[in-house]
Amino acid sequence: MKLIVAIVQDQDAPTLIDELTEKEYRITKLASTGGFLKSGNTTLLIGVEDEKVEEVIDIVESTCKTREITTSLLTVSMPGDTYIPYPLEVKVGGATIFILDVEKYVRL
Ligand code: 2BA
Repeated sequence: MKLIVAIVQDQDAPTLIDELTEKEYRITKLASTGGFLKSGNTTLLIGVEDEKVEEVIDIVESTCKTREITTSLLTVSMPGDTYIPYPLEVKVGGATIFILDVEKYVRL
C-alpha cells in the first residue's frame, strides 16, 4: 500500500476530491500553506493499493492546472524599516506529489 501526499491549489481541490470520491478513493483533506508564497493550498492524503497509484496520478493531472500567479512580496530595503513591495511572477504547478510506502494500515 502507498500513501499519496498531493499538494494542490485550493481552486482545484473540490473537483479533485469529487472525482476521487466518486471512484471510491478515501481521502483526508488538510488546509496547508505554501512556504514560498505563504498563501493557502490544499494537501490531500490518499491511501491506495500499489496498483492504483498511477490512476490517482492521472486523475490529479487531469484535474489540476498550472497557473501563473503574480504576487507582491515585501522586502526591507533600508535600515529604517522601509518596506518596498515588488511584483513577482511565479508558476505554481498543478500538483506536487509525494508517494510513500505504508508499513501498516489499520481502520477500526
Ligand atoms: P509555495 O511554497 O508557496 O510555492 C509556490 C511556487 O513558488 C512554487 O510552485 C514554485 O514555482 C515557487 N517557489 C517555491 N519555492 C521557491 C524558491 N525557494 N525559489 C523560487 N521559487 C520558489 P510549485 O513548485 O508548484 O509548488 C506549489 C506548492 O507545493 C508550494 O507552495 C509548496 O506548498 C508545495 N511544495 C512544492 N515542492 C515542495 C517540496 N519539495 N516539499 C514540500 N512542499 C512542496
